[in-house]
Amino acid sequence: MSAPELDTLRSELLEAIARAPDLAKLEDLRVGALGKKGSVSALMLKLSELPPEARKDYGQAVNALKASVGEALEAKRAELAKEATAEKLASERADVTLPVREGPLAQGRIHPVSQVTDEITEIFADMGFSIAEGPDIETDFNNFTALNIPPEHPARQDHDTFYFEPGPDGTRAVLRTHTSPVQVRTMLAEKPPLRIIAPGRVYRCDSDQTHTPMFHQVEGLVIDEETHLGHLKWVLEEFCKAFFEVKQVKMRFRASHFPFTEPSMEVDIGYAKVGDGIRIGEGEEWLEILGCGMVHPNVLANVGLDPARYQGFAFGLGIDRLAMLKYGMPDLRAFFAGDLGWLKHYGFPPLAIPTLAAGLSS
Ligand code: 2NM
Repeated sequence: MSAPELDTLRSELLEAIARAPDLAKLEDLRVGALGKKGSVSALMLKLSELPPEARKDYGQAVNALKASVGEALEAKRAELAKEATAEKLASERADVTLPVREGPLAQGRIHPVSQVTDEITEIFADMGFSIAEGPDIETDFNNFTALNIPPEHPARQDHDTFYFEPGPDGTRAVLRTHTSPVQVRTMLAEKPPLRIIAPGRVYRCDSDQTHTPMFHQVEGLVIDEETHLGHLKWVLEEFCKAFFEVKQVKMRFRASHFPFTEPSMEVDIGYAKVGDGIRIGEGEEWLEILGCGMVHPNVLANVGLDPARYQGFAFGLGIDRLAMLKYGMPDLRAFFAGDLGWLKHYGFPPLAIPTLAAGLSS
């Protein structure tokens, strides 16, 4: 191949390299020119066909061609690699000033019943109460008999009980109508002094605007040798102030009757109507929020405690009603409808954990 022909090949190759659109095409060109069977490598093989005196010039010319093609390839490779990096960076650009995408923690909501249960347990835990739990399906003894409600007692009708089919021994299991059987279990299992609350689901066969067949209660129990009504009053006052997050609360203890306490009382708190809402703790209106009393000596005897040595108080309140009151939720039945729109509106962020230190609901 003559010198002009080498020049033509050089300009063809350099032009093709200059036009290479990407790294893959450039590699094809490299193989086609400098590879083992490439056009430039083939020229070197021709060396042996030349007369010895021509070999030196030819060899130098081919080497110069090889060098300039190699340089052009390397320069183009660097250029294309830089472009490719710039393109990748542009396509992967992230705006770090955008807000963090919301995950389940931001979207999920805690049901008001769960939140208010946590608020209530936090308050009593702070006063030194332990949390006790028991099964939803209870024995007739734990739910009724031990609580001074023997068979044929009229209070059994009041409770609208869900009964199971009788077992081999003739007794019927029940869906607990209150959480008091948890107190019974605790008194049977542990020695006083006792200071517990029992939050949980309870069941009554009753369903209308203000009653659902399943609802939630917290009951409390304190048993010791000198526990008296003054202690009960203090505990409930402290509870009401903490729960409604007010400095003072007006309370009224009305004589009432429960089979499991003597004396028994119902407790009202004072409130005032303000516009569409209410303000708890002051005002001329009364709202019943819980029942309480001194544990009946028969109950103590039924669980093996000596009524001459031990006495104590108990109380019970409805969580659902307290939640409606505190957070202004008008419709009880919406609590159990599984409506995501309702939960988005009335639910609580999962990290809004109630603590007394931080303010229960702040
Ligand atoms: C209430 C009202 C009054 C109560 C009594 C007991 C027990 F087990 F100690 F006898 N537990 N809970 C009680 C007393 C519950 O709810 C309105």
